Amino acid sequence: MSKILPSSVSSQVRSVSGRPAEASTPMEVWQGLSAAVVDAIADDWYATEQKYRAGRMEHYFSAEFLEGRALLNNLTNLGLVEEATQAVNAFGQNLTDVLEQEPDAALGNGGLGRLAACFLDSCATLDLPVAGYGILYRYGLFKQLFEDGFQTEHPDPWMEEGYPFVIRREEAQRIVRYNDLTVRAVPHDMPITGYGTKNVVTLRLWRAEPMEEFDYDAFNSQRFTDAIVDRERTADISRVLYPNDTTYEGKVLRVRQQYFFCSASLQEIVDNYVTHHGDDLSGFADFNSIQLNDTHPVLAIPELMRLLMDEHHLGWDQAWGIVTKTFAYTNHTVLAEALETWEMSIFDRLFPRIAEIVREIDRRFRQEMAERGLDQMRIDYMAPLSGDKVRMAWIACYAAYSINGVAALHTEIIKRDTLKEWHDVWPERFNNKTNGVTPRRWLRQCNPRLSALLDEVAGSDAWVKDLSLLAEYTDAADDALLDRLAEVKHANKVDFAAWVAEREGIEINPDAIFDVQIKRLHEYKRQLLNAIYILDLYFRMKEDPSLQVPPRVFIFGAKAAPGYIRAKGIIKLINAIAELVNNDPVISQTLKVVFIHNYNVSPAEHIIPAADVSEQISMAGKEASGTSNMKFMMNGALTLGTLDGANVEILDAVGDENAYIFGATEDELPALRATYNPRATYESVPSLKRVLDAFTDGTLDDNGSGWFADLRRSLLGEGNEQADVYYVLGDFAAYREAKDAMAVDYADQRAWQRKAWVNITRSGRFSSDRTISDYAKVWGIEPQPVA
Ligand code: 26M
Repeated sequence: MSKILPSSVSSQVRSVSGRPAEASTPMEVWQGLSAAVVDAIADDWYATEQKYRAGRMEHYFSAEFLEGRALLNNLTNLGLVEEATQAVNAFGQNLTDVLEQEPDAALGNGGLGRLAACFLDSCATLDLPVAGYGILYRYGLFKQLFEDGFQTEHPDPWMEEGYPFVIRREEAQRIVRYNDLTVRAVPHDMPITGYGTKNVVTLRLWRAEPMEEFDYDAFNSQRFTDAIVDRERTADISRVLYPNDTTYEGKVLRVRQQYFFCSASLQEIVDNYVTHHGDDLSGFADFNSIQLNDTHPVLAIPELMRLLMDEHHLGWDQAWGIVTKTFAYTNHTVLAEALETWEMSIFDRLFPRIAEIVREIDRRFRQEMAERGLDQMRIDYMAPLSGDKVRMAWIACYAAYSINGVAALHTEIIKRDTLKEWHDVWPERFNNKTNGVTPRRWLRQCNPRLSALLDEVAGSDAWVKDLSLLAEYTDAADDALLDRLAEVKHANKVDFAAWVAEREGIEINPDAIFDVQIKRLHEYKRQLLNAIYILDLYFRMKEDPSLQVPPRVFIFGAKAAPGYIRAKGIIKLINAIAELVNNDPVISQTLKVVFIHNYNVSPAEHIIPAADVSEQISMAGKEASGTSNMKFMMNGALTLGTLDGANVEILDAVGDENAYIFGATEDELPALRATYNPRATYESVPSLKRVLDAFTDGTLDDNGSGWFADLRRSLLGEGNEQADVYYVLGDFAAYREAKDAMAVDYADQRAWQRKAWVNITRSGRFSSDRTISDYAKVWGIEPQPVA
């Protein structure tokens, strides 16, 4: 593998800063060191690109790639951490400070975007011929601040100061045409390195730019403002990541974004095919497959039809034959409000040819289903067009050769409910691909202490590329090893406490239980259930000062979609509870509540290695998978959760005695709900009334917003609104029991460490390497190591 030399680092730093390396700022050192890393991989990256483009490839289309920071990840993968440390030390700086200069590439909302990033890491590590395609957003996910406990949103211009890991490829630009606007799509490539391999995968992010630097005609004819406005309309397309992670909004700019990256990416893929195999496109699907990460890139389906028919002169049937061998579709949610449906009038206005193709897909679909003997009601339900609406998921299901859910339970639910009608017609298209996370970033890199221990136990670092190897050592947990594990966790907790003190200004006790819930804020994820538990515990301690409560720190991290007022109310509520608890001179000796602001990938890298307890407590059936639960497991935290998403499989892997599972199950819920009365639960479950009343009786202050009263109403109901849709009060008693029991169990540290060790060593199934190996079979690709 190529190595960077200390001299090369200092000269890169000098060319960034125009000063001696010794006199450069940490930011300039970050820039220079990053440039040196790109230099070190350039030849291998090029070789990988050449090799992949000549053979069969998978193309991963995603509106989001939540990469986080790149430098340490690359140094880790390339085995250059030690060398970089020395190089930086040689001119009087330290690597940790330098690494902290790097902005997060937050080009995603949450799980779906981070999954795409973990997948590319695995593809690189497994030498698989894959490329990622997305959008180079100028502004990533908004930055979150708290003002009086309220979330405020601020822009995140993440690459304004320069970003060495994206390389502009001027020569590979394409033109994307809308009815009212023609733009240039300029690719910006990010190298994705693998662990211990020369292969480097490309993440190609498109940026929208005006056709000409200036519209001289417009200037010359005194239409100066028109010229500027048009430039801005173009730049708008890749300006900002939409911050909704569930609720769909039919925004014209969003559909422009989707078409933009689909069209540019497909043009490139088709051109590449022609370069290597000539202009007879009939073999296209033999060399190319495209994975659609949710419905966001589904416009690629009619767009490939357009390219094959209009630019390459194939007939409909031949084009459709290719399209239906090219696309595979991943579903990430069963929430109805997330399903994308666009108004046909938008398609007519932006791209009439695509609209025409969609109408023809609809016509042929109806005909085909009638021939199969489906009744008219079912055909109307499944057809791509319904009145003025285009249903993107239905187009995906019709065209895709493979349709998958993201955890075993989720796949069963989509087969049974969400996509039932499609499963009835094409059961063979459906399959499960349980999500995974990369053990490089989420263990090797973020938890060096535990990594060193695992190297020792396993006798090498082979587990980093094959996490299932750890299963062999489940029984190796003697007292000496468990002591070491305890030391690792404790040291991580001490580090984390220092990080929290510095970042949030809150002192926490490293001997307390660190109980963590980090994920987007959504009612179905039930951060509110966690908050209610904390407030109840506070009252229990107030009521009986002699109550023995193990010290705990409750840690949250979550962004709410800016328009999701109820989610913002929950953030404000948790911050108000934190105020109450942390400022109580007695209670704060035992309990602390910390809401980490601006939760993102790099904070997660500090939080997860220090966690004792991982909360994934969604109402059963709603969380498709969850992926932070897997990261926690790898780092020795125990799951406190419902039987939902991937928790089901985590429980399977570790056994009942090594996880804390509670609450109504997905198959129990319909019967429970039928007779569920949240008001009666509020009256009858001990202390629940006391907690909910505290929302509005002056115990907690919502600064006059009325948001806490709204939260209380959401649980108890009023008027026509359905009460407690996510069964928060229904599951409260079971949750309290499980969480109390867990805190008691923690006191037996030896037993706890044993459970943590089982979690770590049984986490192999949740490596994204396993997930990607499963996808690779669907994709029909094999490892292609570069020599
Ligand atoms: C849609 C329309 C407009 C703007 C944004 C969106 C949108 C963006 C992201 C909708 C959904 C988005 O993500 C959903 C998501 O993250 N789902 C999660 O996917 C994870 C990976 O499969 C799962 O682990 C989580 O359970 C699931 O909630």
